[in-house]
Amino acid sequence: MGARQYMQPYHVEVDIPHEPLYFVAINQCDEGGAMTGKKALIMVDLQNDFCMGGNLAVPGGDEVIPLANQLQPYFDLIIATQDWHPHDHMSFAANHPGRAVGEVIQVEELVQVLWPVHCVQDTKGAEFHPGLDLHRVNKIIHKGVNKHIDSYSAFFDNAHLRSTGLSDYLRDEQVNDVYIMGLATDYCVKYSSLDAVHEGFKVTVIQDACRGVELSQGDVRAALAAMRDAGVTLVACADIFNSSTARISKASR
Ligand code: VGL
Ligand code: ZN
Repeated sequence: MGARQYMQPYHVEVDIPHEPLYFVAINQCDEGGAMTGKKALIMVDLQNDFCMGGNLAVPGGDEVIPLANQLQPYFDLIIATQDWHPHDHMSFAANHPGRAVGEVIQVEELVQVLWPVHCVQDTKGAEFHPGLDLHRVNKIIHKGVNKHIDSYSAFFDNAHLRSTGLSDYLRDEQVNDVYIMGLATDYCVKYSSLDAVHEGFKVTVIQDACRGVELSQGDVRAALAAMRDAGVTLVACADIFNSSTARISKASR
């Protein structure tokens, strides 16, 4: 072991000319050397209202903030989504007299869970968690901005009528692989992942960097099963941190 370490050409990395080009090329190849395009990390709804003390606090929500920060260097492109509702949004129980939080109503063809008032545009609750590192973020996607319809997915509203523009953005940036983490596993992470598959991306959900609402017991487990059945790969943070291509990409930052 000692001998092997001694033999390791640790100086190789600094000797490479045109370092960024070399790293990009390696990072955009799979194990077999085939071109894969860029990898994007989508950090879903890492906002105050979904964290401890927030209006729609997801159990353990805060725990994924440091993970989001540690994951970022392993990706070519970083997207952050923000649930961004007007105060009169239809998903708030308070906007349906006589209805309570957690009740489920039918709005036209869609089932709608009624939530506490959360992530109201330009309020503290809608801001990103103060611990989240934002300096590498390439694009912020706002969703749920239309008061008449909810939008769990980072790509489309719940009726699939309006796109947020995220698919076009990712395609323009030559992204093939989308990695998703954040809040909440059983809502925004789930629907973002399913839409990403539908949009033709290779989708990986970083399971231990997500937390769920678990309105009913088993919701998180069912959400993960639905994602897997749709073709989503489930991994852990350690898989990313241990991947050789990622380590190379990290070294370039
Ligand atoms: C979410 C419920 C309501 C989420 C957003 O980010 O998962 N959940 N709005
Ligand atoms: Zn919402």
